[in-house]
Amino acid sequence: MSDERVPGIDEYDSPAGGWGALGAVARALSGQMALARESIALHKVNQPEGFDCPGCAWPDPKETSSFEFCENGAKAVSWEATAKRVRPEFFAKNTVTDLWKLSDYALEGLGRLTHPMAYDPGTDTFQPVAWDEAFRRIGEGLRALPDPNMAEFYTSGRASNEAAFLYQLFVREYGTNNFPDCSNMCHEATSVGLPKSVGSGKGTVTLEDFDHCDAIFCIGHNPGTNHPRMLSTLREASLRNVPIVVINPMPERGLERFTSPQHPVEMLTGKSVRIASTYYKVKIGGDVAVLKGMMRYLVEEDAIARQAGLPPVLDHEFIAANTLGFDALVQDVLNTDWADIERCSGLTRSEIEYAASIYAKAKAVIVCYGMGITQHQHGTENVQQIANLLLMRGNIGREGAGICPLRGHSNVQGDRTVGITEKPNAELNEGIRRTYGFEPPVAHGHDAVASIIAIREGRSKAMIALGGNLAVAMPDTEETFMAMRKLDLAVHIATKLNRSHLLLAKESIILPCLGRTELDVQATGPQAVTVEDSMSMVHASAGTLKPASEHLRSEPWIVAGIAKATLPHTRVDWERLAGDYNLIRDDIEKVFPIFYDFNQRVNVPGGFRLRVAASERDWATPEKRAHFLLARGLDEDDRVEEGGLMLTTIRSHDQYNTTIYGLNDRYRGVTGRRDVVFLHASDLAARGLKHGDRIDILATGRNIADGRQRAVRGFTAVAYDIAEGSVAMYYPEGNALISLENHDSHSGTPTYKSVPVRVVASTEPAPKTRRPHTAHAT
Ligand SMILES: Nc1nc2c(c(=O)[nH]1)N[C@H]1C(S)=C(S)[C@@H](COP(=O)(O)OP(=O)(O)OC[C@H]3O[C@@H](n4cnc5c(=O)[nH]c(N)nc54)[C@H](O)[C@@H]3O)O[C@H]1N2
Ligand SMILES: Nc1nc2c(c(=O)[nH]1)N[C@H]1C(S)=C(S)[C@@H](COP(=O)(O)OP(=O)(O)OC[C@H]3O[C@@H](n4cnc5c(=O)[nH]c(N)nc54)[C@H](O)[C@@H]3O)O[C@H]1N2
Ligand SMILES: [Mo]
Repeated sequence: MSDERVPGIDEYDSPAGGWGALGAVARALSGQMALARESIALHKVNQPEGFDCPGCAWPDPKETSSFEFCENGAKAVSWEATAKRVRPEFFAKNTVTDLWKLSDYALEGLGRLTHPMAYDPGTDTFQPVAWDEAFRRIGEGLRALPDPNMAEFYTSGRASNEAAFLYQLFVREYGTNNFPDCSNMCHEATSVGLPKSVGSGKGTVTLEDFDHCDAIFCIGHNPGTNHPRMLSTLREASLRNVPIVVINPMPERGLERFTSPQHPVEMLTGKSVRIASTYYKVKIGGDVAVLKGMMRYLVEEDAIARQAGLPPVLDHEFIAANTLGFDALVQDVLNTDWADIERCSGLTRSEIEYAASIYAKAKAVIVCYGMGITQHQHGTENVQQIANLLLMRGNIGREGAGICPLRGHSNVQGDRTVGITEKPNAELNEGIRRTYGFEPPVAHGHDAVASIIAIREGRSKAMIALGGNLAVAMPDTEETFMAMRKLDLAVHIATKLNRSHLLLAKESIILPCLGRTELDVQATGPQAVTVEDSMSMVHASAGTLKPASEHLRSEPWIVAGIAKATLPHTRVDWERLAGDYNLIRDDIEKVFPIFYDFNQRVNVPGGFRLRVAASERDWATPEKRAHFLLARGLDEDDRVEEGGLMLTTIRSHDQYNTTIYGLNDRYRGVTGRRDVVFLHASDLAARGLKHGDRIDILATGRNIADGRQRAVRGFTAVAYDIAEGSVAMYYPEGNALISLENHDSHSGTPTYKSVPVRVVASTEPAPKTRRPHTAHAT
């Protein structure tokens, strides 16, 4: 970093965790919570009798009796359990036009929603509406559509299994499979790519496997911020001398060193544990090149070893007995030139060979990955190359080995399991027929991108959202906002106000719901819901806090209310189900036999694991074999133009997706601002720019192919130790650069992590005061 001081930009020397994390929690709590609520809340997180942390989908250790400290978990809980409220009196005094001018940070910062609200065009304000009346209007709006396929039903991954199951049931009885969901923006490349490789679309490891592995690869994820409890697992592995190889364009502190707040000696002595044993700063989008390079090395070393009569490097027995397509893969990697691998990855041949040698030496290997792998034009192929690498040495379906996609939202995996999918399979449809006796729609519906395009083109006229902030999470901010304003009906089930709610339709309704932390009492008494974590563990979650307002209702109750008001001849007893969640679980079991004995099995602390066939080497592909699958080249249709750079969008330490908790990104040395772009010093110099300069980021290539110039202007350049040729900025500020049409062709995942751009000195005059956070001006 250069010597010149840029406001809000410093170096952060401390390890991840440690006192910095404790201090951040104290600040988060004092900002949000009434003391009584806070002290009750934090002790109930991830406890057998408490609620599941809404922060992330990393599993809990078996012995859940000790409270596992997690800075960002504490932020997520305190953000929901806040003492702040946004009441009808506030809405009456503030027009939507005025609310729109607030930043995303400020909007959610207003606090918890307290009443159902409906937009009144006469006053340009949201006004309170009775639950019955809200349901009546929604039912009327949905029934008025000439075709059920003109409505979109979004799900964000915080919804419980029970809420999501009722929701998909309602939508299917209504008659459509239009299920855009946050998974479409997240791990869809995993859900689409892995079943073709190994027959299962979920991770194959359990938490215990980490105790038995001999090497860990962390590719494209940032656990220090997004899965902080994973650092305890990585720390234990490091203390066992397990090599941890990181492949990431940015130096992420949580992957470098960690001081565990659980360990008083570490805290008091200021010692930290190193996490990565080897850290390779790959170029953005260079993962296929790295993986192919590693596989090439393994194939060549295997040939050498066999010729010399030494033990083989590859597990030929496993390959012969379990897989198809190996010879084609060998040809593909041998045909890939080292010069191309080095150019595309930004790493040297010897670096990649070293990584491969660590892989080859380890008996059992786990590969973990996140959005750095999935959110690309080649996201699905990236995932499949990881599977190839693991299959080569039989590293799937045995102790200490496997593939570990780090899921996003705390129940995004569970929502999929209980039927939130735009592509229902025959088993799901049959389950619905068998259980409810109606014919579900079988034609595939819209995913997230398709839903916005349908709305943009006027083919869809209603949007119901079970949580989330879809319009801000999606690419192409301007186009997406414009589309949402064309709707006839927009309904948001939410805990806090966000920008998506302010994109007005002819009829706009906000329905406030209980959060995970809150007590949910129905006809038969207090209820628990269930969630599924990244490792397919299903367990119960019961809120304990007094609800933020007496007018809040649970998500299952709200979905049942909408269903009753929409479907006059329904085959489902909505009231009974919403009154006793045990009955919803009985129905889940009827539709999905994998949930056998659901209520009994979830009643034990820690819950149970849903079977993942690939974990048992049961390959659920049509051929009953795992497949080695090929990726097209290295970066053929994913290049930057001459003089261009590749941009990725990332999460700061103080955000939860579109929820901005604060304006700091402590581990990256950023304080009080988000309007920054991280670049390598040599890339700045090559453009005549320097650290601290105001710059514009201009989309190029495929993101302007429709003739629209997409740009983000007036940001500040930060010289950073990022891979050369690579640029990073925060999400959602960067979303305006990506066109809706740009996504992985197999999975539809938007290319949030590979955006070809040009960076130039800003043409925008400097504002008098630095803007704290981009307010959307569209
Ligand atoms: N506190 C907190 N927790 C969260 C979330 C949150 O926003 N805040 N979000 C939740 C959700 S929905 C999700 S999906 C997960 C997200 O968890 P992550 O996947 O960890 O999220 P990201 O910040 O998007 O970025 C991932 C990492 O990918 C790297 N990267 C970027 N491009 C590339 C590339 O081309 N190749 C490689 N190898 N690496 C690359 C970035 O440098 C970054 O370190 O976290 C969940 N948990
Ligand atoms: N550029 C870029 N864009 C991205 C990504 C990226 O890496 N880069 N990541 C993508 C990913 S991985 C994801 S998952 C999506 C996230 O997309 P979403 O899941 O749609 O977004 P969130 O920001 O998690 O949603 C926040 C809102 O959820 C509501 N909420 C919170 N808790 C609850 C609850 O318990 N119940 C209900 N009903 N509502 C609740 C609140 O009103 C809050 O405002 O964004 C995607 N967008
Ligand atoms: Mo996600």
